[in-house]
Amino acid sequence: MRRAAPRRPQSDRRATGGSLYLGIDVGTQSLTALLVEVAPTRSDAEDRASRIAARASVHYDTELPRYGTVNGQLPNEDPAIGRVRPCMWLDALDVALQRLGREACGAVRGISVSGQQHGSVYLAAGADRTLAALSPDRSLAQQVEPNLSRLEAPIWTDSSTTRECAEIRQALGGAAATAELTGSDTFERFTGPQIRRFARTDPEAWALTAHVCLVSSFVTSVLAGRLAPIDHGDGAGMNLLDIRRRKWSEAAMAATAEGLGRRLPPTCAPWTAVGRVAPYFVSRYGLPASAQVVAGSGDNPCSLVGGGVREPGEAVLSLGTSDTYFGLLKEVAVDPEANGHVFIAPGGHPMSLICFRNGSLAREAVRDRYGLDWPGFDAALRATPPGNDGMTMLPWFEPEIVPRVATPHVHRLGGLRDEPEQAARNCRAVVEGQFLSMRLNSAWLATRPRRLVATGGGSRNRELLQIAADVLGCRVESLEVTDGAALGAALRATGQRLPPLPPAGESGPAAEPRPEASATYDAMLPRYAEAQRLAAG
Ligand code: XUL
Repeated sequence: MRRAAPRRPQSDRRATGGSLYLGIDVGTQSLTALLVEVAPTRSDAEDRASRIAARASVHYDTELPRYGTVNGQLPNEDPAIGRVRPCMWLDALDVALQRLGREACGAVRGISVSGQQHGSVYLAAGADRTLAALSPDRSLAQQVEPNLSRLEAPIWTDSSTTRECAEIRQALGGAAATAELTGSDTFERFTGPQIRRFARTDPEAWALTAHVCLVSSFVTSVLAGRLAPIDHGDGAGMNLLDIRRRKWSEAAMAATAEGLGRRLPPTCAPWTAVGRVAPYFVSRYGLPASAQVVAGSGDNPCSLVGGGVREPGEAVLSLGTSDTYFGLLKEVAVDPEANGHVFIAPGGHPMSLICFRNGSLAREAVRDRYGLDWPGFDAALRATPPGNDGMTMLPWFEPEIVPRVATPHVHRLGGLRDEPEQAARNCRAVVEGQFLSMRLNSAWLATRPRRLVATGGGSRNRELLQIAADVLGCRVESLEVTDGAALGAALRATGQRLPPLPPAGESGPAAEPRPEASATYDAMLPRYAEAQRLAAG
């Protein structure tokens, strides 16, 4: 996600006398803590109003430079490697809580974490004792780091596990069988293939590993001072959960790594209370000892709640570092092309998700290439017509997840060239290419959404939303609060299966599909599909 400028708290219907809940989003580029006030209700049937009371955000690259990240990960000459030192997230948590201040923290009733999905953290034996005895005199990072059996954690941008994906897929009977069992075919960033690679390439460190956590369950474990379970929502991004039975699959664990079963925590429903907040946070930041920690989940499931999506037929378009497109499903339905995923939403429904790695970073790459700023990029979109007179782009600046592209390569089509005179054309081409790809690769979701809620840094851009509405052929609303995942986490911290609705105040820009522009994109789609097929192979 783009770094958001500090914002003043926003509010809708004033929720006076309500309770405060804290959502912590451990994102790719920053950690955001959002304090949300939820009003009491007179009846169970009534929806509870909420408002944002405070926000603090920590940008890793610029505010924690000692961790050496660039765009939230450690630079590596191999573009397939995406890692960070997990204690960076703990330092960011300390800074964010410090910024929120004792007064705001003092009234918190519940806390929950949203984590970038798939990333994994490896803890040695004894980590549970460290977590149970965190001292307020030293930072979280100082105390937890000696308990890591692997200093650098793979995050979702890592695509180094193609071999492991093939091995697990084969052991489980092929792509379709793997997707039927776990909700997704094997994907490089998914935790199971990552664990397998770790166990193969560093067997000694694997032998020292006693506990495998996800980003969400790791930070939740620290907040609760005990090893936390993995919720069904984030657990579904591992190629290890039996998506229908909602239990770790013996077959998937056996296909992944020797001794994995004893290293995984139990799974849990997303609304499970894990315990009270650890004394460290009470003493250091003034959180009440009674504050309950609710199981963490993935950023995408949390964004559903933050986007107020409760019904099948509504979907979220998250325009962040990656662009993700996800919505609720009535029942588990697997992508026959095996590009999409089925996860579990915070309310327990299955949810679909498609992740495009080349999201805002691709838009930024084009913007920077032609020396533009965001207003200049928007002006370029306004200056060019829908369909770009046939000029388009397969925008694979980084290895792509959907469709699978291992080696980055940007394809310019229809006469588009990488030249300053065509700067505006390139801006339109990257955005149109992204949404055409989204439309093409989401065709397996039988229902076209009635309503799309856009979140993430890109959702503030009106031109971008208009192109999304025209290409996808449905109304796109943006949520004024761009921290959809943190907001979802805060609302989930109430511990309710159906969390309160997000603030309904001023919504951001919205776009209706324009029939003429939509017809242009309908006509472009087959050509785009063919280009993608040829280029992605
Ligand atoms: C989803 C995915 C990303 C991360 C980071 O499958 O890999 O969206 O959750 O946001």
